[in-house]
Amino acid sequence: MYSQGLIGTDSRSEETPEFLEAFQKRIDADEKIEPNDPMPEGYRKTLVRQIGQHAHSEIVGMLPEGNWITRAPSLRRKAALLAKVQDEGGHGLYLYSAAETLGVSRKQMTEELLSGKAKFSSIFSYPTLSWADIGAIGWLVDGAAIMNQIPLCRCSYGPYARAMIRVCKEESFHQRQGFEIMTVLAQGSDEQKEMAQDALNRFWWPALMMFGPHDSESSNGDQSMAWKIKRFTNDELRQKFVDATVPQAEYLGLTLPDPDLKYNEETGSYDFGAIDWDEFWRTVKGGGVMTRERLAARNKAWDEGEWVRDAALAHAAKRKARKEAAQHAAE
Ligand code: FAQ
Repeated sequence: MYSQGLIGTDSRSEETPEFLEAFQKRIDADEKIEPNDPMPEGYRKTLVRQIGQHAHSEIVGMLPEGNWITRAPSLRRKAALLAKVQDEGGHGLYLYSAAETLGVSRKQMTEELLSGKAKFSSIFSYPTLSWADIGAIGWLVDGAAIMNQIPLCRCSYGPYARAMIRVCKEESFHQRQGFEIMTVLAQGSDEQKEMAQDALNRFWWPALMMFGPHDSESSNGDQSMAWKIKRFTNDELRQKFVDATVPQAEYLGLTLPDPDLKYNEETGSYDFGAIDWDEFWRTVKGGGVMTRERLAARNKAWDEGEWVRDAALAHAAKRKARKEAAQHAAE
């Protein structure tokens, strides 16, 4: 049976089988869905969930790297890291704006993050213990993010797809910056090489987990693929990432921490070992090493920024009142 409720951000359309079929036809024809178009409530909710979580990930993702800005080994590294962390903040803002076009406010989304109700990417619940972690994050985490996000530039929802174009350009720069940090360390002293290897050992498996659960466990996967929100499944993207990254590790002279990793002549891809899904689900459900600390940091920033938000609103109200008064005077 179909829902009899009103749907779409405009609340105009009824969710009949004919409506759903017409909507799917638009998707199948690769038409972009725009904010004022009627859309099934499930489509809208899926996007609010995914874009909201994506935005939260960018904002929370500033914390592990922000932690190293004061300790970057040179002025050049410090400037580049500062710019990267600032970029992530910008990505969060584009994404919150894209989600707002679906009728949800940034305040609502923020409250869901701060209360622990909304998820953020599991990768940001891991600590950054050495400078090499900043290289590993750029290389692997931004690398995984690009693999996942390039197809999102073709997502069926227009505002999300358009936001992703600039995000991907910036992530690609971040990835190269991280790889360059790893190259310098891997070609450095024995201690530096060891530091790079240790960072790779700790970030490799969590980077593979970023792509989400196996397709068989992906509760949203099939529907998101049918609506062309996702263009590839979690497992397809994870495999592409492994295939792209193995030669990069070889170039660096570092060893991926997976004894089962092996090139498969038949598939032309690398087979890899089992992911620790218990660790993944524990992290996703709020039990990651740094999850509580990340949320505490975001809550602190939100509370301490309250006076800025209040001041901006008071200023906007005064400007509006002055403009209205000037209009009345001119009439
Ligand atoms: N972490 O049914 P599926 C970045 C949840 S940005 C936490 O397969 P879906 C930039 C999932 O939400 C990184 N939760 O879900 C940067 C769902 O739970 P729900 C973020 C995860 O949505 C770099 C449940 O598991 N990128 O790194 C994770 O179809 C460096 C079942 O999963 C994006 O958000 C996870 N890893 O596919 C910043 C990209 N995986 O919501 C700073 C956009 C799954 O039903 C420094 N998002 N879950 O309660 C996506 O492409 C998708 O949402 C997936 C998950 C692929 C992440």
